[in-house]
Amino acid sequence: MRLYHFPQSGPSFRVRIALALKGLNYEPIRIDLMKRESHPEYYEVLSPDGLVPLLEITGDENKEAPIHLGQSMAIIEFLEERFPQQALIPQDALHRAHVRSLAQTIACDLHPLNNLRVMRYLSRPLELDAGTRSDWYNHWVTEGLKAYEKRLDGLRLFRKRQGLPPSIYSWGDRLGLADCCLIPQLVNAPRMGLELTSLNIPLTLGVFENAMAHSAVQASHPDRF
Ligand SMILES: N[C@@H](CCC(=O)N[C@@H](CS)C(=O)NCC(=O)O)C(=O)O
Repeated sequence: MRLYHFPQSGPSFRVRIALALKGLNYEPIRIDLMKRESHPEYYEVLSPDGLVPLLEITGDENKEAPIHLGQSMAIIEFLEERFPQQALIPQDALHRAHVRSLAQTIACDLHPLNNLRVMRYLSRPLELDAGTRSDWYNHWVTEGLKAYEKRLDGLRLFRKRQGLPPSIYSWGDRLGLADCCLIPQLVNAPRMGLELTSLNIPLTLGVFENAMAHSAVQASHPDRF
């Protein structure tokens, strides 16, 4: 498999974590989002929406032409179904829904508002200055992370009622789909000057600390690419 990605892109980081957790080898292909003109084939042929990440499935997976999958959440769900080892989503239907709901708090509600093309549009043509753009970014990250914290708190009580031990990560004692979404967002947040410790999100930051010690997260970190 090949992963077309950009190291600092949150959705790319999500997929790298999922691949690492499942112990899958892949060839990373760096697409520099700041130099689109350097990758004409990527933008004109491979990626219809011009976004990263994109997973290319070749070799044993597919004997004919390579297949390209876009959208990080679809890629991760594909990996989960094709390579069930080290499950990223729990078995129980209600637990699965809780994990997806955490993941979507980041992937659907937070990240799309702060994606590079949105930030660029705020700059031009909307001509918002750097301070206002940073306020925009930090506002939506704060809203998203506070919502995540409330969900984690609800899940803490839910687990207690169900007789389940407290979670080490977002759900239970295994890194999973929700963490794949949360961790990149937390790693990227300080880039715009957001001080995470000022947000009063202790459960979320506890998950972050535990996850950052995990080898799959360390191997997938933007600094490694
Ligand atoms: N929903 C997409 C979002 C992907 C996305 O927004 N990627 C950003 C990087 S974080 C991108 O490629 N941006 C290019 C641009 O904005 O020009 C996914 O989850 O894969």
